[in-house]
Amino acid sequence: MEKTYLMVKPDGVQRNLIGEVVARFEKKGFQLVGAKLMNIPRELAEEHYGEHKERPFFGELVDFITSGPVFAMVWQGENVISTARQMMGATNPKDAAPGTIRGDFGVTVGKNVIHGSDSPESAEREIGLFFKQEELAEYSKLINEWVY
Ligand code: DAT
Ligand code: MG
Repeated sequence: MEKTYLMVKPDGVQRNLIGEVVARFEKKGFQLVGAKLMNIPRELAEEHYGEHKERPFFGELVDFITSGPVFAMVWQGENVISTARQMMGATNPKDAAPGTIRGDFGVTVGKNVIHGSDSPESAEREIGLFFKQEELAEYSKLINEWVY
């Protein structure tokens, strides 16, 4: 089953949005297989956002993501990578549709509440950066019979 890496960013943690975000993915029908509250070491943040290292906002982005704890998660489900991106909304909350996480809770692009992997390759890479294999719980849920 497909897996993705999702993370409530430091603004979302400070604004008490962990439960709200988790609830949305649970209610959708996706399955949580790993989660932890953590401070991201600067080196890990730079690696995670490596694709943006030449962008003018890179320093600010790394400062922000290391400014407080994040809630790191792995979620599983059919098409979870692209569906989670849709549930997150556009990168800039000013363009994110109401009903999406960024549309409902964000205002500026710098503090947009949530990160989500954007492709199967990035999901695999990011899950590997943040979680050890033994931190992921492989389990079946009876409710999946009513989702699939
Ligand atoms: P996403 O988080 O939707 O995958 P991204 O990978 O393009 O977006 O950028 C990573 C993060 O960097 C994004 O969530 C917020 C920040 N960011 C993106 N574009 C920015 C910009 N023009 N100015 C400041 N921060 C930006
Ligand atoms: Mg991205």
